[in-house]
Amino acid sequence: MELNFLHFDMDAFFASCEILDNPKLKHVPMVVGGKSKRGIITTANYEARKYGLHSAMPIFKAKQLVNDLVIITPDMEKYKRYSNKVFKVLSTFSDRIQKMSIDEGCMDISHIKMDRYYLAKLVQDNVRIKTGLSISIGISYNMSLAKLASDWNKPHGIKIITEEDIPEILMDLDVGKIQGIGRKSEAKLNDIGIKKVSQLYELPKDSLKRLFGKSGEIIYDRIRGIDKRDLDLSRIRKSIGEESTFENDLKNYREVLKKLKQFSVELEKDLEKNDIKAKTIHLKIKLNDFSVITRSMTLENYICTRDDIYRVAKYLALNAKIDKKVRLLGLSASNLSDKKYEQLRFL
Ligand code: TTP
Ligand code: MG
Repeated sequence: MELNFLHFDMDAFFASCEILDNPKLKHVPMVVGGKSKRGIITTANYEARKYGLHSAMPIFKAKQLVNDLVIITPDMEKYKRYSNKVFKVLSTFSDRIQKMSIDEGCMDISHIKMDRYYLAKLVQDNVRIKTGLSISIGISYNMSLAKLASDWNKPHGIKIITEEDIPEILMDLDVGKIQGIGRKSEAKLNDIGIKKVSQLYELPKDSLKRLFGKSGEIIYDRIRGIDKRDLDLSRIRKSIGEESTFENDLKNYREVLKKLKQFSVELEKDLEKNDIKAKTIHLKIKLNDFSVITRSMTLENYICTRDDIYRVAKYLALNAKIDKKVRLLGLSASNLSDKKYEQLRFL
């Protein structure tokens, strides 16, 4: 099979953007994250990684590990700007790029008849010269193997996985490295003594289906290097929303509703900016004992105004049993429609 998928992932992305703006930050342990007592690390530079600091670690814990840690408040606008720059450079190589996240994507390179290693190097050098940022690249004959490859030699890595490398290359991996096996599934497998992919090969398809339902089949294929997906180039966002962990827990319904009212305004703005409407509203509440309540409601018609959104949010909140202080609130919309497309139907 042809090696036509190139997956890229930027190295220590938020931290690397900050270092570009202030090169001194490269040589001291530094993390990007919230400074509040509940702040967590979004990412750490390589100096800080030496001390074991990593994404999602609470800042207070990081400070215990590194006394003179430099903490930078995230600046999403900046990271979006740099991300756009990188994607622009990449788009000179292919107009078929699926964006997976702010710092990661997969590109169709079937039209480029060039040695794969040489091409990866060319792409990597171009990004570095034109943006100052470092990316890691994986090339393979399907999307999930290309992604796995991009993570292989980080940072500034290049890895090519061919058909001949399968299954040997996968054997020794922890099962969590396989796309489609999330944290929960990994724990489930570890519980029954399965840690490595080589052990997972022993399980027949039916057992995997029994364990994981439909995704059992996907896992069965993935560990055999099978992935028939093609790039998804539709730019339709699946959901849009607001979420916040509060400095001080919300104490009662009145405070919750006040927040939801603010979120409804933000959501209205976001929907308006993207020229879309939504049919489903989701509410997420994390209580101060860390239990999570989620509620959602799908409506007959699309909505987009703050009043309509708030009305649904309020209904969902009042029907959720909030019997403790609230630590986090999230309000999001899905089932999104394109307003322009909606209008076409009425022409
Ligand atoms: P990642 O690509 O997972 O991490 P990274 O780019 O910092 O490091 P690596 O070189 O290992 O790829 O995520 C991209 C950015 O997304 C990261 O710079 C910060 C942000 N992020 C969070 O905000 N929270 C998280 O839990 C993670 C994992 C990332
Ligand atoms: Mg990255």
